[in-house]
Amino acid sequence: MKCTAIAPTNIAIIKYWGKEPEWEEEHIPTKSSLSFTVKELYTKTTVDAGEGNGGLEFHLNGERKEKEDQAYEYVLKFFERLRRVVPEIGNYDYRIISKNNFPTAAGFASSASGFSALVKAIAGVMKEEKWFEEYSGEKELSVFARLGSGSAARSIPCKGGVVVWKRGERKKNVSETSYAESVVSPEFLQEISIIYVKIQEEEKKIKSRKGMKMSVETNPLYWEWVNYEEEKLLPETIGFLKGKNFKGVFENIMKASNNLHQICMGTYPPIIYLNEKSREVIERIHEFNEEEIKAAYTFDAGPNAVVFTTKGHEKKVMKMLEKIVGKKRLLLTAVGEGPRYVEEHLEV
Ligand code: 2P0
Repeated sequence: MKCTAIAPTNIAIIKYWGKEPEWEEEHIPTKSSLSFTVKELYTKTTVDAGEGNGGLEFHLNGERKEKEDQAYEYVLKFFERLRRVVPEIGNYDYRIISKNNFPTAAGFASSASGFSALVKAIAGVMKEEKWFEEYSGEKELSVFARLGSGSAARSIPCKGGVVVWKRGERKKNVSETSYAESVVSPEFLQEISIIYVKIQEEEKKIKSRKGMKMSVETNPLYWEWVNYEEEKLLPETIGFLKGKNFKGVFENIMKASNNLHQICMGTYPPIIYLNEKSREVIERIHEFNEEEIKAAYTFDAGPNAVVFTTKGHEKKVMKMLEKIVGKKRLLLTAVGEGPRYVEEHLEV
């Protein structure tokens, strides 16, 4: 049985950075997060499943991954966690072929599109099986993707657009209630341009998984940040998006990015993801916004920037970024839809 899915990456505008120490294994976040589904950056994954007992063969970007590779270990761990929720998953052997159309682990969220494409493709393979029925809803698939990588939960909703991943209800079954859903459709945000600014190609020094754990454990202001964003910044940003108050949205995006990097800086030892070029992007955008807020930047666990603006200002912003990194390092895209199935399978 074979199935192929394409899933987009997402860029967080209100960040996820830390798991609840009690539920670390299930990737339960300390706070909710918010993201844009990205139109042109995606992972395509073919899952081929046959009767077996959990065997795994994994190919990523044309390379067979072996047991000692971290990517293989991540996928293997994901299957272990998934089997705890869905034991039937263990009754097959899997061959997974996966391809990103962008660089892996360079600050662009490859694990988000990677695990969401994998979960969608598994769901496609299993859809005829009676036992799978109770798991086939979007909520359930978002929970499954989360078990692979937290941010992958946000690349599951089919509608895409703006997606919120909820921290989950602590008093109920927290794992079942920490999933993502669309809150604003991509059509509603057609005016928004998203520009990926490739500042550095090398893999990041401290992986997110390790970095966020260090922040939870050592930053004395960590929980204050969590409460502030959960109570104020996130609900306010959703309100601004629904009202197309882009000035408000952009301002909050920049604040949320700055907050994340402040949390990283206050970690011990400090985690410094931004470099000189990153800081140049920040400064140029604030200069550009002097009279009125027309653009925003955000940075994840690396120096690469993602810049947002509206169609009317796109050309000027592109020119400005070109001067910093050169034309070839810019990728212009937009808010897009969620994952989908395709007929054409990937071959080894
Ligand atoms: C985010 N990042 O919200 C934040 C902002 C990086 C900075 O989600 O351990 O790969 O697999 O749950 O999802 C990157 O962390 O971490 C991330 P795991 P993940 O997009």
